Amino acid sequence: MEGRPQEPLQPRAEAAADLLERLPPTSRVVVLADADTDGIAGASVIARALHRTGRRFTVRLSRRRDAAFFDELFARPPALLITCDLGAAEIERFQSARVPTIVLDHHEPQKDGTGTSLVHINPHLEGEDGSKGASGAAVAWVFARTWLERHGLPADDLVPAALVGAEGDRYHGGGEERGLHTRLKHHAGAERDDGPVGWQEPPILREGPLAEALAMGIDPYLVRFSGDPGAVRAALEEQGVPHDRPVAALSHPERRRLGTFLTFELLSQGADPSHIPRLLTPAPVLPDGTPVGRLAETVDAACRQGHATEALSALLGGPPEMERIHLYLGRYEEAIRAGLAGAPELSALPTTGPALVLRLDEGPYSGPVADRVNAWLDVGPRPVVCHGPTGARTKVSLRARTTPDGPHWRLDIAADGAARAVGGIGGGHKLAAGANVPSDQTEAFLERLGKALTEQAGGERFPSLREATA
Ligand SMILES: [Mn+2]
Repeated sequence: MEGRPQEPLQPRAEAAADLLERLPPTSRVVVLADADTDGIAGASVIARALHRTGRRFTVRLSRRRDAAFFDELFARPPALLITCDLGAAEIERFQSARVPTIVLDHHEPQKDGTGTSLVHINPHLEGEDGSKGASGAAVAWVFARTWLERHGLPADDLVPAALVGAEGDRYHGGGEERGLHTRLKHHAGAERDDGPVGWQEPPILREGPLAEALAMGIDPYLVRFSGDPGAVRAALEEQGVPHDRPVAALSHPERRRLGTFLTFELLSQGADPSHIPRLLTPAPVLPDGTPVGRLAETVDAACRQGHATEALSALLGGPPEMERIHLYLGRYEEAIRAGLAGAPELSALPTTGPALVLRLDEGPYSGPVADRVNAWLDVGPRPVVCHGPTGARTKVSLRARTTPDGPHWRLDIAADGAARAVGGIGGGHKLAAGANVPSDQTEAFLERLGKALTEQAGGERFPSLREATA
């Protein structure tokens, strides 16, 4: 028998489908999703599943989690609220508002809360680490598939959007090959030819001639070659890899030599080894040839530039909508490269407690820059804190690596505590967290954050990089 991997979230998905089934078909459903790549991808999965079964719904995308936001949302209570990539921290709010809710999340929950009018689907509740190997969109997909199969409808075409969520969270550990994402990838047909997506041969790099792809790329970010196509050409020639063609045009042995070259460069520059395999394993591509990773970046670019709703329409719509959001990509890559350009001199960066602090001109890019500094540069066990202005606020992003013998960081707890103390908000995952604080409180926030991280490191004083290399 052709076996589908057993899905630990299935019983909860069935309970959620029961909850939706009990509603009159015309009742008003609100889908509330985080306005980032993962949330938007998940919202598109749910929207398609509801639409396909003739359900009425509206989608709201928001980064807000404050009381005023939920008061406004519940002033006209929906018959059912479905949250995506959020909700695990708001269970009590949903319960006290008495709004029937399906929570689709992968953040570590404060409580389960599942009962007659609330169903919480979250890998953490099934003994899996949801911050690794899971995403909000993948959880949404389990629910959507259950719902559609119950109605005898196809669900395979929702797989690409679910994979976009996985890609969107990849630097948060979410893209790791484990747990729910392994099951999603199996369903996507990684081992067969007739799945809902195709597979691109590695190395997985940006499109265009190799020399430009490597010199201008941010994934990976090659310190020695960034912005210098001439240097890439010379190095590739030495390796016997043609530099004037895209990766797709390389022979098998050339690809292998390129893979070895990338691995060597990245390890030499102190990259996190756990991010290298993703460059060297087949990656999903849409039927039209677009790599899913590129699509995720395009959605992220639109979000960072304040066009989350356009990104959702692009995922739900067709090529014209998609073409529109492609316009945001150039600006996006440029801003991330500019942020990264300030980082290679890591030893010159200020610190707060054990963390390296990188100040950016543009707050909206703090997340993508922190992701890449942490993945590709030589930060070792130190958390990375990127921050920059957005209006009258400062946006902060924190990242750290999994280190077998290093401190077990809880960046979410540190960010939450430090932000709250200065009138801001913070949270996220253990190794990928964020905060939003009033601009004039930035220094106070960083100081508190440093203290909290020092405590987490067991009071151990980290030598500065300068001291460590002296
Ligand atoms: Mn997520």
